[in-house]
Amino acid sequence: MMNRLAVAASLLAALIIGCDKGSESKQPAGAHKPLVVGFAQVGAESSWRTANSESIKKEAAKRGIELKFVDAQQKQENQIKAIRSFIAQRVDVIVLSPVVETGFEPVLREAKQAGIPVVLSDRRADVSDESLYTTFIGSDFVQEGRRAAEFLVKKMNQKANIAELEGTPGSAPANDRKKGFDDVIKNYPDMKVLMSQTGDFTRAKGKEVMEAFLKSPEGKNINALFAHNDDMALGAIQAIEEAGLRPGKDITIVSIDGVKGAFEAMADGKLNCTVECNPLIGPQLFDLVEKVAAKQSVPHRVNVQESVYTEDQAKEMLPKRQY
Ligand code: GYE
Repeated sequence: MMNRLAVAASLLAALIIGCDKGSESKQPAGAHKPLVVGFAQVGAESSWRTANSESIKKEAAKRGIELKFVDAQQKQENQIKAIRSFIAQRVDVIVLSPVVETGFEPVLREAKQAGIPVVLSDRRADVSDESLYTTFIGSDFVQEGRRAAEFLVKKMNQKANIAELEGTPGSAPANDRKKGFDDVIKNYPDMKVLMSQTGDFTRAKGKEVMEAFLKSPEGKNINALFAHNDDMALGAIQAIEEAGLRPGKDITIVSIDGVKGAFEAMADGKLNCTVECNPLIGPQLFDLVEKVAAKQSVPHRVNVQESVYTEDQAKEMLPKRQY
C-alpha cells in the first residue's frame, strides 16, 4: 500500500516538474519576483483611452509584470488616492497619466520620499521640481494642434468661421492643442474662432455642445469645426446632421486621435481630417518602466511617432487601423 502511494506521489511530482518545464515561464530563469507597477489611468472617456488601456494591460501581461490598474474616471482626486495606495503597497514603479496638469506636486513628493520612481504616460504634469518624475512618454500635443490648423487653413482657403470643441479643462492635451491651433491661425485674420467650449473629450458632450453652438445667434455662420479629439467630432457630426446640415461639406471638420470611427466618418465624407495621436504606447512605456526599475538612465522626455490622415486616404487606411 505504502509502496503504491509512494510511486503515485513520485509520478505526480514528475508530472508537475515536467509541466513546469514545458509551460512558458513568464519570468526568465533566475529572475526574482515579478515587477509590480501601479498605473493611475485617466478614465475611459474616449476610444483613444480604451485603446491606450488595452495596449498597456496587454504589454504588462506579456512581460509578466503585475499591473495594479486604477481607472480614475477623469477625477484628479481618484488619481491622488490611487497613488497613495500604490505607495502604501510599495509598488516598484508608479505610472501616472495625469487628468489635469496642475495639483500633483504634493503626492509626487510623497512618492519620491518613499523612494518609488514615477513615470508619466501620455499627459504631462506641471511641476516646479522636474525630479518628481523620472521620465515622460507622450505625444507632442502642441504639434497636433498646429497640424489641425494647417489643414483647416489650406482646406478653407484661409477664411473660416470656426467652432472649437475643447478637451477636459486643465488637461495637457486641451491646453496644448488649443495653443498649437491658435499659434497657426493667428497669422490669418480671416480664420476666426467664433465659439469655444469644452466637450470633456466625450462623444455625448461633443454632441450636446455642438447642438448649443448651432442654436446660438452666431450658429448659422459656422463653416468649420476643430474638435480636440475624434469622439467629440463624432458626437458633433450627429448634432450637425440632426440640424439638417451636411457634416464634412457645410461644415468642414478636423479632429485629433485617428481612431477607427474617425476613419469610418472620413470614408463616409463626414469628417475631413484626423491628426494622429497614437495610444498604443504599451511596449515603449514598459521598456522605460523596466529600465527605471533597474535604475538605468532614461531620457526625461520620450516622443511618440504620429502622422496626419485626410479623407482621400480613409478607405485605403481603414483596414489597417489597429484602434
Ligand atoms: O486625445 C483623448 C483622450 O490624453 C491624448 O485623451 C489623450 C487624450 C486623447 O480622452 O481622446
